[in-house]
Amino acid sequence: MARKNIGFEVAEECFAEYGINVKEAIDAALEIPVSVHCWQGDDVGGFENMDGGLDGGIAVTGNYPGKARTPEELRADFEQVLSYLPGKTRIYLHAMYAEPVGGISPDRDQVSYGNFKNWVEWANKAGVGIDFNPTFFAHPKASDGWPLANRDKGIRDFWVEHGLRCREIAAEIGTKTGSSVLNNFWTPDGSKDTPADRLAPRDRLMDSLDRMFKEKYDAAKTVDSVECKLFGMGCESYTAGSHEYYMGYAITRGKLLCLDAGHFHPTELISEKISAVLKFIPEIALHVSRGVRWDSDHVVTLNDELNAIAQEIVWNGLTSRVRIGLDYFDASINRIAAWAIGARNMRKALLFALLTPYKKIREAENAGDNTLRFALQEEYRTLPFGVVWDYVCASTEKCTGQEFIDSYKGYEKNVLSKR
Ligand code: RNT
Ligand code: ZN
Repeated sequence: MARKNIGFEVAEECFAEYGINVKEAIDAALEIPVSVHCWQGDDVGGFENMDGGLDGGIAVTGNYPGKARTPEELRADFEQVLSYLPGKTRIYLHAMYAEPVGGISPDRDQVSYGNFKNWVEWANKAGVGIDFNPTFFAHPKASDGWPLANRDKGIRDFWVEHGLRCREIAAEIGTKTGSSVLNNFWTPDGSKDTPADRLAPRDRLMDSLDRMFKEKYDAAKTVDSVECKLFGMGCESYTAGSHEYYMGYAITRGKLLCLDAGHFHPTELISEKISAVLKFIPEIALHVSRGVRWDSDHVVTLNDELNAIAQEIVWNGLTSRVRIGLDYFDASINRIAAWAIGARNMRKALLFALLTPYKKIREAENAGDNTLRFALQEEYRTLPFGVVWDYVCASTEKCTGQEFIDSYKGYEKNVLSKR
């Protein structure tokens, strides 16, 4: 923690030159909730012991040793990750992380609050809120790629029941944690090759969604979001729940729209969509992810797009209308480090956005001085942001730099390598 004050006052002066109060920016950045997904810890495995592995057009690659195998291990790993994260953090659960009760592991149409009780007790102790996702994949009844839009009504009913139960669970978690649970619905319904009928699956999906969403819940307990997608592995040619589809659904049904950074054409950016979508929907959710050539869910890096996402939220005063969640999974490197580095990057981007002289940049734009806009846009990039980040970590007792590296390596040696 020795680096706490090195250069901090100088950094404050540098930012003050642009009219930025660093301490105010830090306070604001740490207040923004970031929901950190549990599924980076075990490669989207869950606790159901299904033999089929992952499907639904997503995939985790790598076999780095030390993956969490039990709820206890996953929670211990998450605690380790939390120890690296300054700021308000939540945990993003998935229904596949249901724990057996009385030795019984429930099928998806049988899950209930009891299967998540341990998570709630743990989260309350750790002081983190919970968000949730029903799991419409990695299951024999979804292995053909069509859960909610399946031609078979029996299959659709099974998944509708899952959705209904997950909404009940989310509401109960919201009650028990005293914090509104975002319940995010993503379903892989789609087709590998050119379909002959694009309309009928969308009719069936709509019917299933409407059945699942019939019941109204108090928003203080839970709200639902629907996650749109363009393509996935094995559904390259058609996805029923496309962007237009779910945008319309969210508007007409009063749902949040979830924008995942990997779910669009490779050159499309979700940062560009936030202010457009929020003209029509009061609140949105984000799955901050990083697709490399496809929806590969690489660990998020502090790149231009991550900064742009944070800027759109912060510069436009939209923090209360955007629920930030993470969605990446890499099993080729130390999972704890991957988890923490990605989540820290999200927090860094939020802080960096708050430390950017955006008011001055906008003033230049409004005065028609695009040269000044450009000059400022480039100047801020080399302001001493790293010094401020070190200060944040030290003053919240989170390690950084070499200390961070030594720490996750120590956890690997003492815990992960013994699994
Ligand atoms: C898949 C979606 C979805 C999943 C998680 C595990 O393309 O992004 O959100 O990644 O639910
Ligand atoms: Zn996602």
